[in-house]
Order: sequence, then C-alpha cells, then structure tokens
Amino acid sequence: MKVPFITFEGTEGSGKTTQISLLADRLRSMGHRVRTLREPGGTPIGEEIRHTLKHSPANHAMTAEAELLLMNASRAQLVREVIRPALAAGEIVLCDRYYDSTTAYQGYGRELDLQMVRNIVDVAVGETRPDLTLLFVVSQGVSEARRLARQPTLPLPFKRDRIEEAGQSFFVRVAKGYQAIAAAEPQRVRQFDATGDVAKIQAAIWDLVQPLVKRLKTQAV
Ligand code: T5A
Repeated sequence: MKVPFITFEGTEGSGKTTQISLLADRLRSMGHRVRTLREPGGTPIGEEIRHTLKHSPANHAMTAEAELLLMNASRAQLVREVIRPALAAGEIVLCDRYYDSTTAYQGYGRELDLQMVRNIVDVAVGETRPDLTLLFVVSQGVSEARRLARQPTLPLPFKRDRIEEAGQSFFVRVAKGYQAIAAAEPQRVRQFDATGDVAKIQAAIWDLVQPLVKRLKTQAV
C-alpha cells in the first residue's frame, strides 16, 4: 500500500508545527516511519533559500517574482532530494506547507498571475502531489496574537521576518486564497477550525489521517 504524503497549510501561527509534531509522535509510536519537513527549507540548499526569503538583512528589495522562484527552487530541491526518496522508501511524509502556500501567498497575497504560479509549481513538483492537505483556519486576530506572543522567545536573527512584515490586507488575501483552494479541491484539502484546544484539533486530524495509514505495515516498537 502506498504511504501517504500529507501537507499542512494555513496562515502564520495557525498551529501547523505543533500538530505535525504530535501526529509524527503518534505515528512513530505505532511503528510507522515518518519524515517531517518544512517549506521553504528542509534541505541544506532549501534552508539557505529560507534565510534569504525570511531573515536576511539584504532581502528588503525582493520582488514578488523573485520570491515565487525562490520558494519553488527550495521546493524543487526538497522534492528530489528528500520527498521522493522518502516516499519510495516507505516513509510517511508530513510537510509543513507545500505548493498551496505558493498559490495563497504569491498568487493571492502578492497578486501574481495564478496560471504563471501554477506553471512554476508544476516545474518544481511534477507528479509529486499530496494525498491529503490539512488546512488550519484561524482568524487574523488569532494568527497575529500567536505570532506576537512567540516573538520575545525568538533568537535575534529570527526576530525579523520579511513575509510577516506584509500588511493586514496581504493576509486577508492569503486567507481568501486558501478558501479558494479548499473550494476547488474539497477531496484533498480538508479544512477545520484551528482555534480550539490542541487535543481537540489533534483528534480531528487523526480522524482524517487514520484511514490513510490503517492498512500500512508497521515495524515493532
Ligand atoms: N511561504 C511559504 C510563502 O509565501 N510561499 C510558499 O510557497 C511557502 C512554502 C514560512 C513563510 O513562508 C511563506 C509563508 C510564511 O510566511 P514559517 O516560519 O515556516 O514561514 O511560518 P509558518 O508556517 O506560519 O510557521 P509558524 O510557526 O508561524 O506557524 P504554525 O507552525 O502554523 O504554528 P505553531 O504550531 O508554531 O504555533 C504558533 C504558536 O501558537 C501556539 C503554539 O504554541 C505557538 O506558540 N499554538 C496554540 N495556541 C493556542 N491554541 C492552539 N490550538 C495552538 N496551537 C498552537
């Protein structure tokens, strides 16, 4: 049976990282092999690109087109260096953001042409598409409050984040983009309210993931 490739999407601070970690722990405790990844990043080249995109002091003048290409350069590397080999080796892949982020942020948020965005994503991912995408929905207010609460705990080089410096209207467009993505592919993209209790969200995610893993072979733990 094919191992699933699952992606996690949503606006800043929607709780993806928290839930990926809980899901990975649960799957591993059952004997599954799991690979957790994040975008942009996930490879040495991708992590350098991530720094350029988010935290580099030299990134202020980055154009939307350069941002689109860098996101997909990181992705092209991740797909070939890690995701395809991991899936081929029977590992469940959990990825914090994937190409829906590009559609939402560069397509809707930066207002780049959606067909151009799709064409570039196609180059980066080819046939490597997620089996399930979990879309975490929180209000702009919750997203911002969670980001601000975390800010003092971040080490200095990570306090500034170029993408998070975008205005409120940018994030409203990103959220609309995610709604459009979910409406276009309701089978793959399953959205849920991510403002509640962590354990409740974890249970909702498990209900969606369990059918994809229940017939997979596991190793003794
Ligand atoms: N981007 C990315 C693009 O523009 N295009 C692309 O193609 C791609 C791939 C990535 C940036 O790049 C952009 C989008 C982003 O701007 P990132 O740092 O990886 O940057 O950003 P996020 O993915 O948004 O990561 P965050 O860490 O900000 O958000 P998460 O992972 O969704 O949230 P998490 O789990 O870290 O939680 C945030 C805080 O909330 C708390 C946590 O403890 C934490 O403090 N929390 C909860 N609090 C209350 N109730 C709950 N249920 C909670 N769940 C978590």
